Amino acid sequence: MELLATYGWNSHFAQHLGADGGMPVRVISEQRGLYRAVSASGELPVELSGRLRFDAAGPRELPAVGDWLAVRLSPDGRIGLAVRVLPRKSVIARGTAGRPAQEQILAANVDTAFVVTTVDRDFNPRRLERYLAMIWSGGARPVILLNKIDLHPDHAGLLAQAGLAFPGVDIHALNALHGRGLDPLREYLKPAHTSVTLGSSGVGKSTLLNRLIGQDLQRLGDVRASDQRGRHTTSSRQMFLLPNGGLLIDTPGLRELRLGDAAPGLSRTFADIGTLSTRCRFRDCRHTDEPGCAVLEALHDGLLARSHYDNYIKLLKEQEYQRRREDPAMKANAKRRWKSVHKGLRFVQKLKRGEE
Ligand SMILES: Nc1nc2c(ncn2[C@@H]2O[C@H](COP(=O)(O)OP(=O)(O)OP(=O)(O)O)[C@@H](O)[C@H]2O)c(=O)[nH]1
Ligand SMILES: [Mg+2]
Ligand SMILES: [Zn+2]
Repeated sequence: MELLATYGWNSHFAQHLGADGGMPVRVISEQRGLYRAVSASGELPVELSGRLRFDAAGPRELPAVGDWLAVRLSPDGRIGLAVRVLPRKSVIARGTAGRPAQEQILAANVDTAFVVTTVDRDFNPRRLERYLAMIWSGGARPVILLNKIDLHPDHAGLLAQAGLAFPGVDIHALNALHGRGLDPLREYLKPAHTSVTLGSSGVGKSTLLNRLIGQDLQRLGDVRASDQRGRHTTSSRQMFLLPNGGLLIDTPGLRELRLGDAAPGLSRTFADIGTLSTRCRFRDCRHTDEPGCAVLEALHDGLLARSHYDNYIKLLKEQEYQRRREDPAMKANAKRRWKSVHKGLRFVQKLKRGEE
C-alpha cells in the first residue's frame, strides 16, 4: 500500500472501497478517454467498464485525473477495468448550470488549486473571481500565483491590488522561468497533498511544474507576441509526483471559463457583499433597488468598491442567463428583474450625485 499512500490514499477512500470493492487506483492522466493510473504495484492503463460508461448520467460521473477508482484486472493482469469512481473529496468542474452533459471535470480530489496569472495582459480581476468561485464551490482551496514578475517593474503594485480585491486568499508573486519565489509554495505541496495549476494558456503553468520537479518534463509553449497564445501548449491533464512528495496536476490553458453551478463559491468570493446583505431590510433582497438595502448603502458610502459590486452583478446575471436557457418559465421573470437592476444602478448614480 506504500505507493498508494504516496499518491494520497487514506482512510476516507479506504472506507468507500468496501469489502468486495476491487483494487484501488488513482488516475494520473486522461487523454481522449484513455486513462493511466497508479496502483499499489505501479502504473497501468485503465479502461472504463461498459457499466460505468453507460450508467454515467454525465461527465461528472466518469473518471477524471485525481480520481480514485475501484478496478478489476484483466486476465493477463496488465489492464485495469474501472468499475466505480470512489466518492470525491473535492472537484474542479467548469460548465453550465443545470446542464450536466456540458460539464467538464478538470481535476478531482484536489487540496489546493493554484490560479496562475501573470503581470502582463492576462491579469484580470474579473476572471480571477470566476476561478475562485469555481474552486470554492468544488471544495478546494484557491491560491493565486502572480507569475512573470520579471516582466513588470511594479509587480508589487499589482500584488497589493490583488490582495485588496481578494481578502483572505493567499497570493504569491513568482518568476517561474528563473525559479524565484517558489519557496512559499512548499507549504501547499506537502507529501500526499494534491494541487492543480489552472489558468490561461501561456501563463507558465508547465514552467512552474518543471521548476518544482527540477526537470523539463513538460514541454513549454512559446508565447507568440501577437496574441500571447502558447505554441507548444499542454494538451492533456496530467499528475506528477514532486521530489518532496507533493502531487501536482498540470492542465491545458483554459480559453473561456463558464461559471456553471458555482453559486456557493460566488458567495465566498463576494463574502463582503454577503455579510452586508445580512443587514438588508428584506431577506430576499437582490441589492439592486430595494429600500433598506445595506449593500447599496455601502456602495453609496464608498465602503464597497464599485467595480467589485459590478462584477457581482455581472456574474449573477450570467448565472441567471444560463439557468434561463434551461427554463423558459424563468424568462419573463428575469427580464423584469434585470430591468430593475438597471434602475437600481441609475438610482445609485443619482445618490452619488446627491440627487435623492
Ligand atoms: N519572462 C518570463 N517568462 C515565463 C515565466 N514563466 C513562464 N514563462 C514563459 O512563458 C511561456 C509559456 O509557458 P508555459 O509554462 O508553457 O505556459 P502554460 O501555462 O503551461 O501554457 P499552456 O500549457 O498552453 O496552458 C514559455 O515561453 C515560458 O518560458 C516567467 O516567470 N517569466
Ligand atoms: Mg502547459
Ligand atoms: Zn440588499
